[in-house]
Amino acid sequence: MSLLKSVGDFRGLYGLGENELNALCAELREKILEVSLRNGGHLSSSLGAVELTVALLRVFNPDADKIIFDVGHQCYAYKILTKRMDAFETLRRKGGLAGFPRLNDSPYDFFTTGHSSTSISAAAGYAKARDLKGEDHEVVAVIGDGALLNGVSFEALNALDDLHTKVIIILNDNKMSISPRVGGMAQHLARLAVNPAYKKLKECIKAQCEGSEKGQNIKHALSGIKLKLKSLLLPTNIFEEMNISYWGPFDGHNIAEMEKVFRLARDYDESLLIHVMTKKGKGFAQTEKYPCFFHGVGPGTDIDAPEKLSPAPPSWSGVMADALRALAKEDPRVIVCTAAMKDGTKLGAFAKENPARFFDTGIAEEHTLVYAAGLAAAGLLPVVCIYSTFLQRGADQIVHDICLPKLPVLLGIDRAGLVGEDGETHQGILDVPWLRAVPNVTLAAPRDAVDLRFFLREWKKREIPMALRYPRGGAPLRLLSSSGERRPAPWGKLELLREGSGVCLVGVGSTVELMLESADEIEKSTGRRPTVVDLRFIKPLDCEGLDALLSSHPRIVTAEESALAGGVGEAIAAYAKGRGFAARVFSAGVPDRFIPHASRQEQWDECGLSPENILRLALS
Ligand SMILES: Cc1ncc(C[n+]2csc(CCOP(=O)(O)OP(=O)(O)O)c2C)c(N)n1
Repeated sequence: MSLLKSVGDFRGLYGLGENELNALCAELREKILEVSLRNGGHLSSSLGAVELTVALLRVFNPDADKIIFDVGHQCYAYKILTKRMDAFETLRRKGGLAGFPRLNDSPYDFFTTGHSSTSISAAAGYAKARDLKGEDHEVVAVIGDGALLNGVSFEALNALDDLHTKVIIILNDNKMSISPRVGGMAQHLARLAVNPAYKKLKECIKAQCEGSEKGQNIKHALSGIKLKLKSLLLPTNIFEEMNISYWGPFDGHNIAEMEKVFRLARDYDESLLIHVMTKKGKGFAQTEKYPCFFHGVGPGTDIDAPEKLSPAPPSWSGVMADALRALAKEDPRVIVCTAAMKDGTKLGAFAKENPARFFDTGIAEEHTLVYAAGLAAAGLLPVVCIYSTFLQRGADQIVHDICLPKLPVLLGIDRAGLVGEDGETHQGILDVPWLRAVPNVTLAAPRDAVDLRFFLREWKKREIPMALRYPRGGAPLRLLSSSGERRPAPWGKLELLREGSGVCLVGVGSTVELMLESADEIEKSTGRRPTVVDLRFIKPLDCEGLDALLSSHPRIVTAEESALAGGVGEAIAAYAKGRGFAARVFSAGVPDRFIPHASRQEQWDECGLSPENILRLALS
């Protein structure tokens, strides 16, 4: 039997010696690698946090203590060791274990995560609740250096002093976000990690670990040490300045060292931050060499994939990035920004070609959007490429800073729609409903590269607030190749793709292809040819085009890769009703619930985005 099996769960960790712990970590890594490559998953971050997790679980007791992982993409060892070893095989599969912690999945998941930088606030909430309820347990937030740089984290750090509670923050510093981390705070962390004065402080803390002092005694001993060190030129430390004790930096792959420090922290009676250094992708030559590539991989990834990358079909992100490179060549005012998603949005080549016109702001969606608004107010033409799900963080900035003053910012809304295995936290299905309600914004969805390029060029000419939404995955080859030479339809207009009668199928963006396929099915099974339309503009609607369709078709079927509530179907139904048309509108799209992890195709089927369902809606 493997050591991992015989250990079982976190309770089995207590009796293990150093060699056994090292062997166990190797087994954990093998399991994480095997399942992540097979099912897809967040590999590099989880590999880097194996020893940290083991040390945490040997010191803190998750039956009482609360451990909150920020983002939650580094928690695979934790899932395995908190009674989910067998379920781990089903990671990210439909009906299987979720990739991120989820409150209702397990009594050991203390917070639902996926979006970054929430752990310190959540831990503060848990800690205050503990104090108010008179309970006695520890609350630990485990946060990466990328997630720490976000404003939400700083709001939480700022609040801790006033809360007079105790949170243990473990800063898991691998010097990386998804790509290398950026910014002044990153420099500060780097300086702390190498400063000899802090190395000295670290040695003092370690020495203190050998003693038996508890609580306040430790605090007094440490402040004495710090005072002495201050005279030795202890550099400014942002955490200390905010009254959060800083301990570190420690080796995040040395279980014994971390355990001692964690035990000391448990006996300390105030909030503190423990800085541990880890290596992203630790344990395998390939994952250590390519931590960005292995940050998040799809199902069926080969460990040697980065070296033999096959030419994948062009992704929507790639099509957008190429179009932006062309646009930037035409006009020096074009600037591109991303909030820590340079790889996901395929902006590497743009950044290389235009280093002065490309900004990776780190995980800072709100800042990125207001920064873009500032650039636009100063006469430039900024494009923000951002995943739909993370755009939620910037709702107010879009309303208040971009659309109200009508600034010419273009939002490239990537991963708009169902995203597959990342599941509930990452679905990009809410941008349409809330953007529809924001005045001044033009919202469009290209069905192919021709329209995408057309929309971009027109935006540049018109200088308006605009959002383009495009989904995860490959741009449809059929539409791309057949449309290489076509002339785009006019600005603001829907496009008639197939003229028929009786039923009109309305697609938008990614669902246009579905509507063409469904029309074939309908024609095959009924002999009647439905009309097919690409809506193109979600806001403002093409009223003239809709009048023509509504007056000539008794039945309209819409399909959208977006929430039905507040979506395109609702917009057209309301328009038809308001104008007194008798046509009935039937809609397929994402129902009013969070859609869990599964493949994107399974999620499409679950939401009725299938030819069978369109046929049913067209004929029922
Ligand atoms: C609000 C938000 N923006 C972007 C992301 C995408 N994202 C997931 S992990 C990650 C990097 C996190 O870096 P860090 O906290 O240092 O953890 P590491 O991956 O290095 O372990 C990013 C940008 C996210 N999850 N949430």
